[in-house]
Amino acid sequence: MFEAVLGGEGALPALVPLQADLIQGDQLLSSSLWVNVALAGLAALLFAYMGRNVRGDRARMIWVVTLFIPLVSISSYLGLLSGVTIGVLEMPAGHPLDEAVSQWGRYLTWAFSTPLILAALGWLADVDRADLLAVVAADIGMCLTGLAAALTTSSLLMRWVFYAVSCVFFAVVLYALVFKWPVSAEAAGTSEIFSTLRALTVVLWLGYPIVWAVGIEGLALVESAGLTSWGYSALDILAKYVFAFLLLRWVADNESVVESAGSGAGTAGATPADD
Ligand code: RET
Repeated sequence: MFEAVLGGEGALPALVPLQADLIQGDQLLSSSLWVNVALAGLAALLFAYMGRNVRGDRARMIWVVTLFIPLVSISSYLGLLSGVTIGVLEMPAGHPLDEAVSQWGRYLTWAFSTPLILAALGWLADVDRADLLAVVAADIGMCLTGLAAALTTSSLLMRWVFYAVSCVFFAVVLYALVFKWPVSAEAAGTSEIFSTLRALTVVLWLGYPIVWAVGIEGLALVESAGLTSWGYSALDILAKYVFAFLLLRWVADNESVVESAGSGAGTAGATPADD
């Protein structure tokens, strides 16, 4: 249904913004976006409520970032729904499709939302500041090179080169989450909740490059813009709202553990209060 947007062959611009009414006309696509606007709105209200009694400095920092996760999400999804950050792109020679709908705004706004997730995890585990900075920098690199992969229309090879570079940045993030941060979390006395959130994060985040690779912008094994979008939207629901909910619930119930972790006292062996 999107071929008409590009018009006839010839001097086409590489990226044509998608009109909001075309998005609304594709039920699968628009439902994948509206569901997230609604859930992000509910999550923001819920998180504001859940953190109302949190007083400690570190616990409040974690609360603020968890609150901003759905707030960034609302802006991101409204950008897509309005047609501002979504477009039809002419695909380079060799790509299975002539043109594809790109939700490039997703990759851009991930550069804001994913550092919030990592900051929350890093503070929970009480990781070294330089370590956190390095991981957040790698994460932003991952999102921006992912954006470049999506927007490259001149060469199929270059799309996949950007994809590969993005995967290398992603590997840095995964390495920290799987091997380094658990050690800090152990010393901070937060290892139980940290391992739950880490497992959720690692498994779900791996889903994003898979959706990119099999979706319309990659190998186009899935040729539907709506299905590809649902892939990201479903991952977002779990990786953002469910993740932030579990984290905030634990922080609200175990504020003293979070605060003593920040004091550098090291509370290894401390038993966090039961949920
Ligand atoms: C891309 C494509 C290029 C290769 C890789 C990717 C990874 C994306 C990830 C996104 C996570 C997003 C989250 C958003 C929450 O708001 C850019 C898809 C490795 C891991 C958690």
